Amino acid sequence: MKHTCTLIPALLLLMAATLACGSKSGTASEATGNSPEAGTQRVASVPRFNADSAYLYVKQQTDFGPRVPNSPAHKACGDYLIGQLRRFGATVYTQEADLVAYDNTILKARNIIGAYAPDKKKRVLLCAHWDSRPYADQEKSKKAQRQPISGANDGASGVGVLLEVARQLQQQEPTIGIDIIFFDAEDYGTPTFHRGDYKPDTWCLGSQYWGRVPHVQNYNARYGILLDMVGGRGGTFYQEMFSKRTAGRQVEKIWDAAHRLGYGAFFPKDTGTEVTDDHVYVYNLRQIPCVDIINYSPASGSGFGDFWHTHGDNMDIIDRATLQAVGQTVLEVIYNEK
Ligand code: AHN
Ligand code: ZN
Repeated sequence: MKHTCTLIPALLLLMAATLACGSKSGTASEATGNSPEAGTQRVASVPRFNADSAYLYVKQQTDFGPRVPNSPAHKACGDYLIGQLRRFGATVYTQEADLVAYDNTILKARNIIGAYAPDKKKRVLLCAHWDSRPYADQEKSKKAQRQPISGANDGASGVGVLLEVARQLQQQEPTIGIDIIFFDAEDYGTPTFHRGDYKPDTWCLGSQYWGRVPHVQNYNARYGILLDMVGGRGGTFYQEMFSKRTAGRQVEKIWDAAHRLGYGAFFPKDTGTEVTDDHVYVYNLRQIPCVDIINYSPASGSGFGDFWHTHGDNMDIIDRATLQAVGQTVLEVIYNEK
């Protein structure tokens, strides 16, 4: 009598343990977490980022040619991005604006926003710029400087990672709401060869516009993550100084997540330089702390890497391993938000 009472639960436990072992896969991020055992803490299940998909989305953008505002390639790529976000189940908003460039060119700009669970109050903002630079002003040759760049890393990489995040968001809903913003006209800032009057704030025109006129009134989010140049071979993401000062807790959280996943070599816990980028305007204009995950290569002249604002910024320097490190880290952070 006594023995049968303890034997049955023991057998059930053994069966449960065997089943759990059978379904377990190699990485921590693949644990399903759908049926927590009684008395154990439920751990968020984090989907596995697919770097092949992200790579394809980077390539598809560059295949349009340089995405310079006012060009047909820019229009076509914008339509593609809207189509992809819709395909991945987002509620899509677009903002069209005439923005004035450093040389007074009117840029027909378009910010593209994909919202997930738009009615949720708790939200995180993910962003990247989708335009590419009209100049390669870090080239030595004067002629080459005037030609637009492919911008595989500077522009397309961040967007490619976020499109793969969007695809994952459709398959598994996190606890919080997510907004993915593709900012336009980030990279039309004053070129090194310009000899006219100085004009302030010529970079990040799309995020400056959004900061003043958000896509929904009184838009707010807990924090933001900006991805910039996140696909380069051998890329390294130091803790950018403006992010550290204005979003220090989120910097710690993101870098801890990267190290936990084994991506410590991509995410040194050392300080990088301070960068003027879209996150500055997200913070200054909307008071949303925003972390810039941006390539910093200390050995390069500019600090951004030797490809930066040159024709070397093309698909040849894109590495799935870098996309994977950044994409999986972003998923780890957002799927652990409660
Ligand atoms: C400046 O060069 C002032 N800021 C860097 C922001 C940037 C340009 N990110 C990509 N391209
Ligand atoms: Zn740039």
